[in-house]
Amino acid sequence: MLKDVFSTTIKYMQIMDENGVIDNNLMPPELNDQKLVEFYKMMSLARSLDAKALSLQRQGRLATYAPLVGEEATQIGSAMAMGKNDFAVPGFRQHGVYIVRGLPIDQFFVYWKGYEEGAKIKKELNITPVIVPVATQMPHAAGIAFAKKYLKEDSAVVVYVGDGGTSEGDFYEAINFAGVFKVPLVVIIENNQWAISVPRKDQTAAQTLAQKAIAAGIDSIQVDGNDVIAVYKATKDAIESAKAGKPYVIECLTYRLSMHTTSDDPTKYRSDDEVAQWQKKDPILRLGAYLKGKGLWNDSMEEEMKNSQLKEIDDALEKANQFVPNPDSIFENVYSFSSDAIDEQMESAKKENYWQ
Ligand SMILES: Cc1ncc(C[n+]2csc(CCOP(=O)(O)OP(=O)(O)O)c2C)c(N)n1
Ligand SMILES: [Mg+2]
Repeated sequence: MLKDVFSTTIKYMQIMDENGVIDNNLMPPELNDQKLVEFYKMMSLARSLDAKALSLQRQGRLATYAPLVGEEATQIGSAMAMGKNDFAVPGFRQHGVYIVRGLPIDQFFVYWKGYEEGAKIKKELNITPVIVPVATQMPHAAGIAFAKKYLKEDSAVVVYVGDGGTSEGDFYEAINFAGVFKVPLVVIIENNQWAISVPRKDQTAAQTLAQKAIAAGIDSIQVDGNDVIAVYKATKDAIESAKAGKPYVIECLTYRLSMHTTSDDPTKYRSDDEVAQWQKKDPILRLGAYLKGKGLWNDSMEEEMKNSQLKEIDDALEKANQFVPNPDSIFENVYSFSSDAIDEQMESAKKENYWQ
């Protein structure tokens, strides 16, 4: 005997196409004009902050930095779909998620200047600090989601991972755990087509990254990650599903328009033509064209917004520049409680005038 025992399909969702035309059947009813303008402003803020950070790093005033430019819709759309009680677990490129969750911009600068205090995030923001080891945030997120379920909290965990990160064991272990224990976990795969110099096609022979969820027995979808509306809707639906015991994976198709980090030169391994093709799908220009077409946005509003956002960023930088770090914080922020080993290390570092 030979019979099919399993088959499935993966859906792709786009609500606003490259020309700013909306599929009204899929448009979430709560997304009124005001909300769309808010999305636009947030994406613009994320991009301006990113540009500032890059320029500061080039002046030697910030440490190594991973730019987000091009990925604003994936980050802002998903973060705006989360409630206050939901919990975000980003990697190292999701600066847009931090600002939506309410991380003060001066704290963003303190972190990227290399100070540990930048990683001490107010508990009520429900977000973990930057996590650089690829995909190690995945099991943490699954564990946090388990805790949410155990404590019967009305909260889902939204974790971010790159296309490269989906090749890590941690990715599979986390989604497998989520499927078995039915924890409220939403995985956003921020597929920006590159993992440093490794292109998406060399990452896996699988046709989509979304289909990786199938082996874990959990639902998934692929969305246009440069369509902020589709990302918002997919995340909103996934959070609802996850809270009802069905975790979810969303693959967002986007593009890393800039370098991997400030220590990388992408011109060594990819063509200008490829970048130019994706520039045409710019998520901010797309929503901007739609808003302008509807008379909700114009050039003078754009200028006013830019000026006020640049001032907000400059003020935050000024504050961050006044910040005086306390070296003890590298010991204090390792666990929520101290341990003898950590106390001993701090004492010995102090004795040796480590801080001088
Ligand atoms: C466990 C681990 N291996 C390798 C690295 C070095 N590294 C940093 S980012 C990166 C690629 C990540 O690509 P992807 O997951 O697609 O995320 P993206 O950088 O595109 O946002 C690598 C290999 C690391 N930080 N951690
Ligand atoms: Mg990537």
